[in-house]
Amino acid sequence: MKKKQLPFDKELFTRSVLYNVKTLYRKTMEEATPQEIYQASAYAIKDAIIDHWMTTQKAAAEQDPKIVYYMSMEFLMGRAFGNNLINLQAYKAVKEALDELGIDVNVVEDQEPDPALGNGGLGRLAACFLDSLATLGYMAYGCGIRYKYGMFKQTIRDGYQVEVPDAWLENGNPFELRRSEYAKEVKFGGYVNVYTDDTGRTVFKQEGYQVVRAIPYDLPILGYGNGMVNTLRIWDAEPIQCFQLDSFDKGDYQKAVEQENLASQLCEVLYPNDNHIAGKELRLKQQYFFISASVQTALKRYLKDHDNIKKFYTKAVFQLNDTHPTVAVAELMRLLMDEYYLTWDEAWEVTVKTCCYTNHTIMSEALEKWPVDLFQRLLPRIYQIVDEINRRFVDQIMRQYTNSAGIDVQSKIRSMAILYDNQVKMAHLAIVGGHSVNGVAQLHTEILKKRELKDFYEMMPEKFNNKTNGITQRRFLLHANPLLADWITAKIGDGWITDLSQMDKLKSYADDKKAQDEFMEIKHKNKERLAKYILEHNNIEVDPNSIFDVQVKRLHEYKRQLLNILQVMYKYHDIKSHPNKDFYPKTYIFGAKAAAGYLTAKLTIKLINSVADVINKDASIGGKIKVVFIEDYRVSNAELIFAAADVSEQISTASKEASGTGNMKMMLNGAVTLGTMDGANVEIVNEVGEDNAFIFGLSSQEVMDYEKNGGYNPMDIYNSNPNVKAVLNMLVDGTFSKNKELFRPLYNCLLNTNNSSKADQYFILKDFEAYLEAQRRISEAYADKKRWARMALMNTACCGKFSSDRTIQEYVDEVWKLDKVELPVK
Ligand code: 26Q
Repeated sequence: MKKKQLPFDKELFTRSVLYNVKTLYRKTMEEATPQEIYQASAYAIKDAIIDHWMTTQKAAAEQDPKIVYYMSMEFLMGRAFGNNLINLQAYKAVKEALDELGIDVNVVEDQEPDPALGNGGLGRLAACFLDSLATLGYMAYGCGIRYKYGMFKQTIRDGYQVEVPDAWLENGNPFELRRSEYAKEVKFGGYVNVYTDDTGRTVFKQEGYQVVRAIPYDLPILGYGNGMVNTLRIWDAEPIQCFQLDSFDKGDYQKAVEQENLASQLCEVLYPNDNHIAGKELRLKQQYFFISASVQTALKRYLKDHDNIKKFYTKAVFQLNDTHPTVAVAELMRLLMDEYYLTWDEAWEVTVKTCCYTNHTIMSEALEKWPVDLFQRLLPRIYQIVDEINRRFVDQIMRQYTNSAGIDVQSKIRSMAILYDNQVKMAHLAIVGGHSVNGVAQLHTEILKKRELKDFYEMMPEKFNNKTNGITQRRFLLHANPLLADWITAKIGDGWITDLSQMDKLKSYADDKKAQDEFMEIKHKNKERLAKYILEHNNIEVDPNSIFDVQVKRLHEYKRQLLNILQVMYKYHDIKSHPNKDFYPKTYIFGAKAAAGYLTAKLTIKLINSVADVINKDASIGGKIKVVFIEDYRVSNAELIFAAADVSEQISTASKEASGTGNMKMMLNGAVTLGTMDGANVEIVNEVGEDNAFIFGLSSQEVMDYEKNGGYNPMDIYNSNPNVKAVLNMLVDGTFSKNKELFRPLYNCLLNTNNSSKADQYFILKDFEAYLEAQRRISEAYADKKRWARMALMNTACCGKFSSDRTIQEYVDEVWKLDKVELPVK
């Protein structure tokens, strides 16, 4: 049966491009620059999208489905052009049309800046979720901030990371629509005036505040092949025009200037921290800014065609992407009470039934807390509400636990109160103010229930649930790896594009010699493609016949890039001391940005680059190993890297990585996991089987047990294991730097002789030997071509669970209860 394709008029597209080049730039195609051709083509695509967008809005207006508002400080969308074409099912048509005009579609795609309104996993997950929501036909709004500068661009100078601002909007964004008619006002500071009005109602009026105007920009989010177009609404801030230059009132003048400054700073830049809190006042302002505007919009939209605000939750659900948007709980309470006159109890019922919270980390330095005085000064009315939520919740704890045998009420209050030690604890607010709390992988959710949030779980077990993360196969296979995508479609049909569980049909090819050869041939071509990129960007020649061993992700101590590079140093040492030993050539590929103020992370980047320099230039090792650090790792080059990976390094200290999603993207593309039993690795191994992954190291339970007992002493390992000793000495003996002291801080992190409880907090030395052993097993397995091909193929075949379509369907069925939108079939 021939499947329905979305209609796409190729001739119209071509005419539209020519017309756009003419009217936008007064040029012919021959005269236009690649950037101009990109803009002209993007506007032509947008034309096609707009019709679908309007149809979707009309269908939604008629069907009145429940809507999910995915609230997130980050949406790491990656480039839109190619992805929109994929989801319009028009990629091949546009490629042909451009070909006929003498233009390479890849060159056009490369003109688009990579919108990087996110740090890493959490932001990219939000982007995958929007893709899946539209593809599955659910009405959703992404709500976020239109940062003028997204994640910084990383350049490497002399081996060090240098951050360069990312002016992604410089040439405008052809896909966005400015919707000034939906602007909202957001108020900061001042004080709350409480009085009784004529009707006897108590009124809480914020006065003496600063106000900014929030302007929404809408980006279309296309479903795959179904004509659904949802909206990512990101907010920009503008000053409210009240500036009278001839004002003689100094107070007014001062205030007007401050308001302008506030507006200009609010959306200036994304905080480049990942799994670490920067307790900056501006960050809290950003949070309240986009949340207030988004919640106001959601209520307005509901009241357009409904009159009972008490039933708001039947048509809307707010998913809070970590604690960053949690002020939504109090803002919804405020609007329901102060603007729509609900009582506390009525407003509370609506709020709890509307809000849901996803936890993405158990790292203590990432738990969001705000000083009470800052919070109160910035958001006086919101603070009153949080204070009352806390008072009632503490009351509830006391009612429930006073007089219960063996329970210390004070310790319950200490561990669960929202306000404690002069801090506002955002996770506690999110748990109390919503009806669902979820972790992002089975192991992570279990750790939340048994340890981090144990008291909450005991008090309200019904709120807790797991939603193992997923990724969109449309971007990370169909777009990123066209050769493999076509091959899979030829073998099992194209059903996998919207139903990844169908990948298991590939299992029947796992032992088929011809299929294995074809699969590995495609991997080889993708390795050549990456090798070309590396030659162009790093000026390093790498051999596509070597094992491509890849670790790409944010740089963080718990992710243990240091373990990886220490192992490379060991290997180098080993090859030099045993030049005749048989060794399978490997290319170690790293990519990682470090938060700008994270010194240990930045020094690790310098170490990787220094090791790379020495090894790549050492002719005596005959090119057996190469080390490449890919500059400015981001969504666009990630697509090339995943497609080319043989080995997927997922080596976090067990219990620390909530889920990981890069692990899934590599599995999808036929890479074999080398990892610890952490995050979603556990589920990956469960799906693919232990024989098709390389697992090593401490278990999460072992790590947590050590932590409970004050850590372990790495000195014991240093003294008893000559491999460890040799490698650590290379850090401080000048092998990789003229300045022998340069890497001393890393050495000290591992061995800290003054304070052994602070030494090697991430168990790098403890896991070192097991890691070396796993690397050895990999070389052995890879040398057996047939065995490796089977393993790689099995990874692709077993990745069905890890589609974000599955994750979203679980959220819909178990938490959000959304209705599907029916679109007119063309
Ligand atoms: C908070 C306050 C101030 C400044 C920055 C932040 C901040 C920003 C981003 C805190 C944390 C983050 C990002 C966290 C993150 O990306 N977590 C990852 O989420 C993924 C999706 O669930 C998981 O797969 C990863 O395991 C988890 O580390």
